[in-house]
Amino acid sequence: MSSINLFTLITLLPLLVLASSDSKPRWRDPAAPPLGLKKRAGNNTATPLNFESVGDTGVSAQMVFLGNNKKIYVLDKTENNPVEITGQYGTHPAWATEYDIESNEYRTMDVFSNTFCAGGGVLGNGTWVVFGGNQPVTTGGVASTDAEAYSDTDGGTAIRMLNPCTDESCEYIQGETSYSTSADNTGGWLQMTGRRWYPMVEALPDGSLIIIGGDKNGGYVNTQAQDNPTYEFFPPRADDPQDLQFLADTLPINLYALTWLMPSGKLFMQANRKTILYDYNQKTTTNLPDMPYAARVYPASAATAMLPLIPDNGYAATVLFCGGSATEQWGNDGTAGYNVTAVAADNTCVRITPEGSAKYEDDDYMFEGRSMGQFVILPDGTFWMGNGVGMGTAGYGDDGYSVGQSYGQAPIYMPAIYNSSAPLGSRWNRTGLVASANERMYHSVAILLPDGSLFIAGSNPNKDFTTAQWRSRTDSERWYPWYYNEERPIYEGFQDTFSYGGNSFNITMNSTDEATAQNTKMVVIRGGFNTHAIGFGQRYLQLNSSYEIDMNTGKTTHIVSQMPGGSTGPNLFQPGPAMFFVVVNGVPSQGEFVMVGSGKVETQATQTNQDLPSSTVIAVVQPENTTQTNSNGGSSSGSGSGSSGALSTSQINHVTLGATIIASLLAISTLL
Ligand SMILES: *[C@@H]1O[C@H](CO)[C@@H](O)[C@H](O)[C@H]1NC(C)=O
Ligand SMILES: *[C@@H]1O[C@H](CO)[C@@H](O)[C@H](O)[C@H]1NC(C)=O
Ligand SMILES: *[C@@H]1O[C@H](CO)[C@@H](O)[C@H](O)[C@H]1NC(C)=O
Ligand SMILES: *[C@@H]1O[C@H](CO)[C@@H](O)[C@H](O)[C@H]1NC(C)=O
Ligand SMILES: *[C@@H]1O[C@H](CO)[C@@H](O)[C@H](O)[C@H]1NC(C)=O
Ligand SMILES: *[C@@H]1O[C@H](CO)[C@@H](O)[C@H](O)[C@H]1NC(C)=O
Ligand SMILES: *[C@@H]1O[C@H](CO)[C@@H](O)[C@H](O)[C@H]1NC(C)=O
Ligand SMILES: *[C@@H]1O[C@H](CO)[C@@H](O)[C@H](O)[C@H]1NC(C)=O
Ligand SMILES: *[C@@H]1O[C@H](CO)[C@@H](O)[C@H](O)[C@H]1NC(C)=O
Ligand SMILES: [Cu+2]
Repeated sequence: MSSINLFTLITLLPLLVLASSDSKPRWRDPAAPPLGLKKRAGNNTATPLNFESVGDTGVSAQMVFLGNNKKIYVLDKTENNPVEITGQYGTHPAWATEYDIESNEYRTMDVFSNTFCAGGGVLGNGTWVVFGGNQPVTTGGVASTDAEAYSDTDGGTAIRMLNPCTDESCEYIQGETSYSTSADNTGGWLQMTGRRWYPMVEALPDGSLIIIGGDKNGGYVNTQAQDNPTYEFFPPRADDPQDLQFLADTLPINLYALTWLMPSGKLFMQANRKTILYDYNQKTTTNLPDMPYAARVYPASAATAMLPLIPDNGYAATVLFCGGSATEQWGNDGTAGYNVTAVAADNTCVRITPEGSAKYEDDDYMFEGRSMGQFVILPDGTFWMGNGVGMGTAGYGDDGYSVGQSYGQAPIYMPAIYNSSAPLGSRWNRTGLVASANERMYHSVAILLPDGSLFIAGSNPNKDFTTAQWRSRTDSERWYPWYYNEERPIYEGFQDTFSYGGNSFNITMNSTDEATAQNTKMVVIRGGFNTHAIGFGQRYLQLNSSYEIDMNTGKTTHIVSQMPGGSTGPNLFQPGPAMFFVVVNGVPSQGEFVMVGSGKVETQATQTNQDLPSSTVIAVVQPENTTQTNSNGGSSSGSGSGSSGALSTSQINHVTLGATIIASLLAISTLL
């Protein structure tokens, strides 16, 4: 402060005080429509921390993905859903719909083959792909080559693609049943190389997908005879399929083998109690420690998610597992073989940073044991946990111990919130939360919507559609996070494509509050393909950023990096569509769809990220004089003349406005 003279301080002080009197963050224009609320579903009865029943999904929601800011795509297995469709193979019950977020109405869609426990993901060009399923079935879910009852074709090797639309014109692109798989895969490009029921799907850095494992014809668990211990790619690659020993070593519980692409480009995989890092380029496996306490993979079905990828820790990738089942009895492909509904679900949580310490560490345990709990990553970086059961596992059968047909019972109606950045011991919270009125058991779903609320649907632990316990649900709910009715941030500078590295871009808000600027983050979220308590591809990445607060204009400019570039960028967050949120003090803007990467399935161009300037506050200058914003690091200095009484620029780095005022007052009192 010594270089600033008394006259300067006296000149500046009133202006500083004037600016500070408007301490409320001004990032929201009061005249603007309440962003985030305009797309509220139902009857505008949104109550934070509560559920609201909304529309009918038409078919029971076993799988869902958000295609764009209007439409959710719902898939079920082939069964006697209450709505019918007249499609390519006649009139039959539907097992696919498109659900409108605003009107809460559905449109039936024609899917030919049985999507029973398929996997899916989104390509780098925005096309969604759904892989595998099961044989055609007749009434009661009984396998049948005579598929007369439901007019379904064999989904075992099927590939269906969808380019989501907002005008209800899009349909799945599907192979014909007449396609046969030939050695070179020609003529059958919408078929996989083998049958895959419960395949895992993960996106790769070029925007293609890897399809891993599965078994041939369904059952409670996998068996050696049923196993398809291979992986393949989509678009297909010349040497598909490849063997993967892990898929033999982890029998019998390795369906939907849990898989995440790691920063190095290797795949982190967890099934049965084994854990590996797999390099699909070199075809090499690195063993990691065994999973403690419980099985997490289906049918134990823990809640799993990658923690938010944040610049603060250099984008270290950590994966969280919560719940599942500690039982050691897995029956066979026909049945659990004992009263599995009597087994309490596991309540432990562990996390691992596979390319860091590579050890499972205890995390805070859940409030209760839960199988089929579902993590949904919210824009504020916390996780919603909901759905699932307290006893038993996923799966069903006509066994004496089934409840109805369900292998799970004691549905858990209460959600909870997990905060990965809170100190150990305080990560779980359910203060103020209320229970849902509806059970969401096996074959239920939950995803994030653009307004920051959740969509929750499904539950159907049955062979065929039934109204008996536990009934096949076609209703859906919204769940409203704490921030739902808060004023939402508005900003200028939205961009709808992100490159891996390159030049930063600017997000500007009407605010001069530094605490607010410090507590603002720009995040990119991919909700992914949701089924069986797994968010296939669900990821959250916070973009690197700094800010410049200009007291003269009343604006905060956030200088925001593109996606991380360099060699790891596309591994951290694979190319393809995602949602962009500006989150201020935990309150997200409306999520807007963006394209990450080139919009093509190809090796992504990456650059280094432009350096960000240090965060800066530019103090007020006399309005009649010109503003000069020196780059950061310049010493705050005035004209130095002192006599003219005009200080052209005063730049204050990393000093809050309040501190500035106090310092100014101190300087004045000292000088006086
Ligand atoms: C909205 O309220 C009306 C009248 O109470 C009701 O008929 C309708 O089903 C409600 N809609 C939703 C989506 O809750
Ligand atoms: C995306 O890529 C897949 C595989 O190459 C292709 O079949 C599909 O048509 C592409 N989608 C778009 C929108 O170009
Ligand atoms: C299975 O276990 C549950 C929970 O202990 C019990 O209520 C049920 O009666 C058992 N079923 C059979 C068939 O033993
Ligand atoms: C999560 O924890 C962090 C660190 O304690 C805290 O700053 C943040 O407010 C928490 N988020 C929520 C939504 O409670
Ligand atoms: C728990 O959640 C409530 C409601 O969102 C919030 O007010 C409270 O600060 C949270 N507590 C912790 C420890 O995160
Ligand atoms: C900032 O305030 C100006 C003047 O009220 C308004 O026109 C503009 O839309 C606001 N911009 C943002 C991003 O809030
Ligand atoms: C972003 O804002 C900074 C700080 O005001 C400015 O120096 C830079 O030129 C802006 N960049 C763009 C692309 O507008
Ligand atoms: C964030 O940006 C700063 C400034 O350019 C840089 O020093 C830092 O390494 C970046 N962090 C990450 C994780 O890239
Ligand atoms: C503006 O500031 C400069 C010094 O940076 C000074 O030379 C000039 O006289 C000032 N102009 C007015 C109108 O005060
Ligand atoms: Cu299933």
